[in-house]
Formats: sequence, structure tokens, C-alpha cells
Amino acid sequence: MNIDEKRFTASTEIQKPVPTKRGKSTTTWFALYGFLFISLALFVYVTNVLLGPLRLLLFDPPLFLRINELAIWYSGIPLVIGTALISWDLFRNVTRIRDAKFVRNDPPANRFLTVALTAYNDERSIGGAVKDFRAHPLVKRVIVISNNSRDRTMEIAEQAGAIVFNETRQGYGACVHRALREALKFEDTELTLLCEGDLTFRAADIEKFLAYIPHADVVNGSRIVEQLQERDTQLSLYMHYGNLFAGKVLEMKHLGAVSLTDVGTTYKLCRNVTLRELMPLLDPRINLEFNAYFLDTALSAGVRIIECPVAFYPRVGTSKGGNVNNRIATRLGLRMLWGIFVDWKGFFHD
Ligand SMILES: Nc1nc2c(ncn2[C@@H]2O[C@H](COP(=O)(O)OP(=O)(O)O)[C@@H](O)[C@H]2O)c(=O)[nH]1
Ligand SMILES: [Mg+2]
Repeated sequence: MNIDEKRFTASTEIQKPVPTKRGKSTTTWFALYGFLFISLALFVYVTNVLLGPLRLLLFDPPLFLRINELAIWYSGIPLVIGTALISWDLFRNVTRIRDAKFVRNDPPANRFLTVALTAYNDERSIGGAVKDFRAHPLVKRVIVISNNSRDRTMEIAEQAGAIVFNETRQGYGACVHRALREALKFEDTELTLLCEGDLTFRAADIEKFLAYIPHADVVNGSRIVEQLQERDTQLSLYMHYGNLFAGKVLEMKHLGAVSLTDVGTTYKLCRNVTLRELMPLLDPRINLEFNAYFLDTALSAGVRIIECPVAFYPRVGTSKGGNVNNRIATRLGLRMLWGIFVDWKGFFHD
């Protein structure tokens, strides 16, 4: 058998899933904190270099020069500590990471979907969103979870053909939690597609999700690809890089288990078998940072997550989430980082 034949045989073999070591935490805390140290070092270094010209403008006061020099010099310490911590985790986990590598090829037997849309005073978009998803041939049903909407969201969703629920506990986390719970009750589908009813994401991406699902338990949408972004979306440059940074932080926490470029996308396809195991671990009180919390919790439980680039469109209707302005986005980002670095429980209330 020549090399090409071997390669062909290997890639078409039915792959046996390698058991993940569930129960034993594979969280790479050293790498995670190493990343924090390196980020801190770079921040101090760059800020102080940039302060240089300001110092000269102020006629070079000696105390300013001293602080400036010391800060630049000593930023090397967190840089070295951070590098050492990451190296340590890489060294410690190199065998585990290598042994865990495999391409899963496990297409779901039933490719039909239950689509669950979140909605909060989204009367301008919900009708269009429901119709868009219902028109897809693989969509069995669309359910809409309104979160105490005071406008005509529920009525319009119903007219468009959705099964509508109202979640009385206010908050994005409570809304998503309810959406997943309701979707799991339908036994004729094995897959749940979670999305928002604000027309930022479209049903045309269902094929992309289905192409990735054989490789994972959860396919998480990513808005990182420039060519898949419409003009004037909510994803400003700030949000784009903020999400990328948070994604890489989460990647460091679960070294070797995942690649992430976006932590803020609701749009995701989940296998119901996985969701059933995951639901008891998810606290609906976690609010707008719920997506990052979902990913972190799932990864800690050994769930296999793969990213899939999705198209992103401008929001129809007014924004109420983390996209209202950069101040709110920054607060949300910091809460996410706190959740990843420390714990998610500290932030039950908005
Ligand atoms: N902000 C907010 N969103 C909610 C709430 N309940 C449900 N949602 C829905 O959750 C999604 C929030 O998404 P996000 O993209 O962060 O904010 P958006 O800019 O308002 O779409 C939207 O689909 C909302 O309609 C809530 O209490 N607060
Ligand atoms: Mg939205």
C-alpha cells in the first residue's frame, strides 16, 4: 500500500470516539494566568513607551523619567512569569493534548432541526426571523422565547408560524436557558439550533452548521470572518477584537481542547444528547455573558466544541444587549473575563 492509499483508508475508516476524561478537570490554569501576565506586561510596556513623547513635551521631569524607565524595565518580570506559566502547562499537558487529537466523523442520524429564537421587545424583526427559519426544508419547527416583551413580539411570532413561550424571569441567560429547555422537549429532532430573533443571523447558514456537526457536540457560530460581515453591523472594530481576545483567553483555559475566535454569538447548533447533560450545569441567572459561560461550562464538562464562521447582518430594531455602546460592551467584557479567570457566580445580578 502506498502512502496515498494509506491516507485514504485512514480517513475513510469509521472513527471511534476517543473517550474524554469526564469528571477530571483538564483546565489549564497556569496557561490561563500566564496569558494574563503577558497581557499585563505588554500593556504596561506599550503604555509607558507611548508616554515617552508626553514626557518630552513636559520638558522631561526627572521623576516622570524615573517612573517611565522603571515601568518599562520591570514589565519584563510579568512577561517572563507569564511565559514560564504557559510553558509549564504546555509541557505538563503535551501528552494529553497529543493523545486527545482525533477527527470525529459522526453525522447525526436525524438532520432535522428545532430552532429556538430569543426575543425581547423585538416586534420589528421577529416575524422576518421566524419566516426565514421556517422556510428552510430541514427546520421542523421554530420556537420563540419572549422575555416579558411589552410590544407585539409574541403576537407577530405566532402569526409567522412559531410556537411561542414567555419567560417571566428577566435576562438573556434566563431566556436562552428556557429556549434550550423547551427545544429539548421535542423528541422528533436530535439537534437544536439556538439563535436570536433580531435578524442578525440567517437561516442560510444552517448548511454550514450541518457540515461541521459530525465533528463535534456543539457548533458555535463565529463572526470573525470579514467577508461574512454586512456593512454597519453591531460588530465594531472594538467588539471584533474584544471577542477575539476573550476567545483566546478561553482557549488558554482549555489548552488543546478548542479553537475560539468569538465568544459572543448566540447562533449555535447543539446535539440534544449533549444539551441534556449540560443543562443541569448551567445557571440561568448568568445574564448577558451567558454565551461565554456556556462555552466555558461545556468545555469543562469535556464537550467537544467546534467553531463555524457565520454571516452577520445589521440588527433590525433597537439593541438591548451588550452592543448598545462601548461602555456597556466593556463592562460585559470585564464580567466575562472575571467569569473565565475567577468564577461565574459572582455576577448573578446586573
Ligand atoms: N438585553 C436583553 N436581551 C434579552 C433579554 N431577554 C431576551 N433577550 C434577547 O437576547 C438577545 C440579546 O442579544 P444581544 O445581541 O446581546 O443584544 P441585542 O443587541 O439586543 O440583540 C436578543 O435576541 C434579545 O431579544 C433581556 O432581558 N435583556
Ligand atoms: Mg442581537
